[in-house]
Amino acid sequence: MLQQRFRELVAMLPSDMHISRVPLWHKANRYIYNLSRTPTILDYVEDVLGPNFFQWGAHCFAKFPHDGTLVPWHQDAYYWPLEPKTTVTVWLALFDTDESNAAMRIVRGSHLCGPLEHHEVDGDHYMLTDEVEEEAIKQSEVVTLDLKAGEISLHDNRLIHGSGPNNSDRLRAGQTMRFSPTNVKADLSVWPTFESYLVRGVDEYQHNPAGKVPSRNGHPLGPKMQGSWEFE
Ligand SMILES: O=C(O)CCC(=O)C(=O)O
Repeated sequence: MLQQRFRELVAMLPSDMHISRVPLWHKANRYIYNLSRTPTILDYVEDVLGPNFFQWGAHCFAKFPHDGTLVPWHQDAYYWPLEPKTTVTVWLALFDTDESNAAMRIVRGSHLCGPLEHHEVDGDHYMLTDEVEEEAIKQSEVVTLDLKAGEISLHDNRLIHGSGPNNSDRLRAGQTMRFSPTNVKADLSVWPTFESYLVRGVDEYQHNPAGKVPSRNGHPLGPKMQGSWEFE
């Protein structure tokens, strides 16, 4: 089911658009919106963030066999104009994922390092634009997150993570869902179209505009969404 749905999302996009470049699916696609409300997943998120939190992101990171794409080592928080920096990402494996098909790798303990310098990377195969300096990657602390289809990992927005190219014949894809506690505020001067979707509890702060729940299974590239996703 997860895999069938993934293929449907891919088929919906223009053929020259890699799905890894298309964030914010929860805003346009009811299936992804509902998937992000799976109670078991939210229970894990609540354990980390507390009772009141919203979703603001959903991005699928896919690597087709031998497509050469990679995700540079980075801290998510570097990319997002959100304060405080307390976003948690759920990464749901849509296919079995391990070292041979370019599973995500993390640097254990790096979420405690604080904000790190990033530099720009150059090349179409990079799925993100900036990378942390090489010295920040303690090789002895690198862990590969092997997951079976349907399993999840959670990562803090300061954790250094990334993934290499998929040199296997097996597809690899993870659906992410990004959640923040309700005290997190987006800087709308930097990201004017940011929207929050309350998932659990109450939004006692009302810091961010609320998004509209999608009524159909569309994709985020329609005219209304354009320009709204440069930060995810
Ligand atoms: O799937 C990957 O390799 C990277 C995912 C990622 O960067 C993220 O979830 O923030």
